[in-house]
Amino acid sequence: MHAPTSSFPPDFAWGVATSAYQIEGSPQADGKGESIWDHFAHQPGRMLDGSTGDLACDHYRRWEEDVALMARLGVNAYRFSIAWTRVFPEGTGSVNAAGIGFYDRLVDALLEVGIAPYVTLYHWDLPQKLEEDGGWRSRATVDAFADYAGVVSAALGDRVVNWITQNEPWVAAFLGHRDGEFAPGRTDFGEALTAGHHLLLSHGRAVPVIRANSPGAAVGISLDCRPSTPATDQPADVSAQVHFDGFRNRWFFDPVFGKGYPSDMKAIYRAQGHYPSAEPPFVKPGDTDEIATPIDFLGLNYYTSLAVRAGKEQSEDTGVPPAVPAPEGYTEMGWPITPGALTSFLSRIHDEYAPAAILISENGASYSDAPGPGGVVADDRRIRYIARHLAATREALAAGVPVTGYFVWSLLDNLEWSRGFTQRFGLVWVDHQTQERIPKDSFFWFRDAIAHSRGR
Ligand code: IFM
Repeated sequence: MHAPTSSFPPDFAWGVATSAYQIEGSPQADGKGESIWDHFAHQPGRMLDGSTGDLACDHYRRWEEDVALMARLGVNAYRFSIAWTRVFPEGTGSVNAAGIGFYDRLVDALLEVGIAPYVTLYHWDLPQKLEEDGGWRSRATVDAFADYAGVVSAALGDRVVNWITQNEPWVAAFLGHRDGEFAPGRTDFGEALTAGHHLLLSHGRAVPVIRANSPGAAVGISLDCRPSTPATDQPADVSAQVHFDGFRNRWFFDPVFGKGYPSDMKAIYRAQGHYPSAEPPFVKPGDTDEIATPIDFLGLNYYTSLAVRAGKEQSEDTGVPPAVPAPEGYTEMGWPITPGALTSFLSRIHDEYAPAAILISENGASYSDAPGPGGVVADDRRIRYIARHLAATREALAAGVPVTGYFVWSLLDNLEWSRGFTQRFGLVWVDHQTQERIPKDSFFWFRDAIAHSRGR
């Protein structure tokens, strides 16, 4: 399939993204402490296939091989996350120099091959010790995060320009505290709202800390999104969609961009009994301004969109399969492939919030790939998915939306959280027994797309 990349800006960031728990393994190496995911994955029944991240992609030991793969791919950007427990094994207290040393070497190696590091500070692996002290339900974790952000930005800020504070706070808050599907495995809606607020507050608090330590830094946050449409034009479905959008998108986007929490949702949550007053009690004076600390870019993680039916306002399950008539099909996650919704959501973000720049900090597809004859991993469906979403991005660019980069999720087939190794998102196939890595056809396609955009 033709690579739709010739008209992308010359300084566009072409990247791949990963996160620490999903690839690193080595949970105790060099003084690392236990994270909530280390803890959670070892509890019986939590992981779909009984796996854990103890080995994952063994990236902690094979990182040089992985940097070489990225150099071969030709990306100019790599988004990865720092494991908080490598830096502060217990979340606060004394710094573990050996843990920072790992990222220090990684940053140097990336820069040596012309790849700009995009550092995510939190991709869901809270130190277990902090969880035992209240986790994201406690305001103390906000201060601990700011301290951690300070230490990391002081150590790497002379070389790292691009910083992402939080990844997908909706997921960390709701899958982790309402649904119990993700660590820490709790199931209380009110706790999810409190945790979500503290995640956002920690973002706002960390922004000036990073800027102070990293001259010329560009700081942003990666928000996940679920664009949606009403399943029918019946009034009940139309209002369910507005509610769903508030629950899934506006509750996070609005405060980051200075609009505070949306009033319709505050009223709904109060009516549902999640708190007793008009204003959520976890919002303290000054929080709204702090969360809205201006950022340099928005990271947008986009995978799919859906149709919403009455009664399913706070669910991603419309209860009516197929959830969306998806002429382009579904990925292995069961997500409808809807590239058009990426274009329209980008335009909406631009119109409603006007971020200075938007980075597509994740986009990708899971398919059950396997090496075929000659060891070739023919993943045409992934190529098509990426090509369609790049074309959708280009449309938004042409309409004036300032998209400055695109990161494929993911470099490697990695641990898909509680779904374990049942999902393969990588451009590189990984044998989780031997750790053999085989670039898939999509790897070569993306390599050519990047080269094409640079006129090579
Ligand atoms: O694997 C995850 C990633 O950690 C966060 N965004 C979505 C991806 C696919 O589910």
